[in-house]
Amino acid sequence: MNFNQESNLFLGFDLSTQQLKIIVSNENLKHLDTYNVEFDSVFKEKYGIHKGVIENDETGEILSPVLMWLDSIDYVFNEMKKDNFPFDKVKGVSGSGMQHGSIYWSADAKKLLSNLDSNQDLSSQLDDAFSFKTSPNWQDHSTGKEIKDFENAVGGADNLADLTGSRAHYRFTGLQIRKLATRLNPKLYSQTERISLVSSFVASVLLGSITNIEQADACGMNVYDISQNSYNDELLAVAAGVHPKIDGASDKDYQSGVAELKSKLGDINPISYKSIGKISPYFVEKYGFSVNTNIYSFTGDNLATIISLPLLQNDILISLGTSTTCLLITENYTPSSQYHLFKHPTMPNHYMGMICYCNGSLARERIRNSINEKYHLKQNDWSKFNEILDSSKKFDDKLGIYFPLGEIVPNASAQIKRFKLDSNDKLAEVGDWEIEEDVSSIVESQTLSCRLRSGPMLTNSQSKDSSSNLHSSKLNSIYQDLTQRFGELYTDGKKQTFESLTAKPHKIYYVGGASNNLSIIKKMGSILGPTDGNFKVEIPNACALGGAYKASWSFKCEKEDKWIEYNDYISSLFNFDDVDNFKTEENWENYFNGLGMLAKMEDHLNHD
Ligand code: ADP
Ligand code: XUL
Repeated sequence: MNFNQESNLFLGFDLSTQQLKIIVSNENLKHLDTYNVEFDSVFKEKYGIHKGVIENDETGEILSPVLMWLDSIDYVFNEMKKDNFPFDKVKGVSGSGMQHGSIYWSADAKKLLSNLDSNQDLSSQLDDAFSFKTSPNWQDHSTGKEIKDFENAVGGADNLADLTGSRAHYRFTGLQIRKLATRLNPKLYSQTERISLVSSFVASVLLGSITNIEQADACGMNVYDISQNSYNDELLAVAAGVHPKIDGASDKDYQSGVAELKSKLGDINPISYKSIGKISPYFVEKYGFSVNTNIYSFTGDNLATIISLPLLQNDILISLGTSTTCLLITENYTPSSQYHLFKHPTMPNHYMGMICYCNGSLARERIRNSINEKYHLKQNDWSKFNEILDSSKKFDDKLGIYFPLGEIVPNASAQIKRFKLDSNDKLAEVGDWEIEEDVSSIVESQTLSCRLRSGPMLTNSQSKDSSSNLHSSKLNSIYQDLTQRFGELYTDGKKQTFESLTAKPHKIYYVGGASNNLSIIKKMGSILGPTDGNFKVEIPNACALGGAYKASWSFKCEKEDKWIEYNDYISSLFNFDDVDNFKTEENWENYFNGLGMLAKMEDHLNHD
């Protein structure tokens, strides 16, 4: 790549489970180049990793070696250097790290970080900078005990979600801290000087000093009170193992334990465009960065993903990878124990809702395989599946739930269930039906689940939406009809309202492997009924790109010395050629019965 034409370059990092990626962009949001290192291909022997992590099947622990991440930073910068990359043109660096992971700095870290010798590498000089040399990875499952402790401390999963945006999850940082502090190694915990998230860790290395945790990423810890914009002392006490009820700690131990953890975590960097400092001399001397290169707060990978697109309030990004993730932008803080809410990383009054499903592509593939078997087609062929899906026009009061794996939302064990609605509007479980029925049924139920769960976060979108062609009296009668047929509807223990059931998203963007299947995304779009269109997007490195965009936005705000609305910034520069606006049939109204059915069917699910 020739960068001669460019004067201002921006770097977007993405430190993920299996690789470190760095994207280069310019101030017009043009993606210029990508550099990366896959951990297994270079560091497998040195760090004993498999797919980027060290796994212990017995304990459920999944860990990432921290020194490997340092090696990967040097490695990718060296690759760029070999490529004659003009480091001196870089004006700003930001990026993302996988969420929830934590890094434990030793008392020596500060000194070591600020005295790096550019003739040596990072990992050998920072060997003593960590009290724990591994970072709990988001796939870790070793904190079952801590889940109970966190939820018990505040009176249950819903209360914890109200406070922190999520119920307790194995991977969430507070639980991992508690495990280290109470079970794994209290001594090393007490010797820990500071704790970073993966995002703030990378920023700290680049700065040569330990920076604070960024506010949006802090919401993935189960200790940060989102409404209060501060750590919650009671939850910090659980994390530190000094909770009076859970740990039987005295008031004195409670006070000192909370204060100690607060000082390890440091303050929170609020959502802002402001630079958190200049790049460390190590990188200036070794690679040729300018001393004026600004580092801007790094954030979590899902949070960086949403800023790679011009996503506005009430827009949804559906990622159809191995699993399905729905990310949406909302101004409503409507927490639920079944999804996550985080602060938005560039729009201070907004939140990112995140619904994670385990059963996405793999569940659809199983049905495709049965269809292909029946019709003697090749395994990977989607043509028959698509043909059947395209020919299914109307919802016909049949719906299945397809969880070959245990599901996260709704929390349920592995199972397949099929239901019909009888003439008295009663649900009747059906043992089996023609395999063709499963094709539309799986896409419908997966999409209806997203519609049921995104509704509360989208509340009021319909009333604000002038383009809606359904008048409120018509909506009212649809709603009356629905409640007459099904009674009150509850999702994940919360009552659905007129607003939540009739809310519509504005735009929907589809990314990930299965978004290449137009039949699937057209069906999804017809059920979700966005008011402003459906878009298929080709962005393979969304979170690194979001990081690069954050850097160029921050740089522009600093240059103009004012807060530029992120929406305006990205909408004015975004290249809409990268997104494909596709048409769907309007079937939103026809699926109210489907909403009612699914809500009731979920009451019949089996749990572990
Ligand atoms: P991840 O990032 O989670 O590893 P991808 O985004 O690459 O995954 O998506 C992989 C999934 O996409 C596969 O499981 C596959 O079922 C699905 N997929 C890819 N192409 C198609 C297609 N044409 N139709 C339906 N599903 C597809
Ligand atoms: C989100 C989560 C993962 C990680 C790694 O809660 O755990 O998506 O961020 O991608």
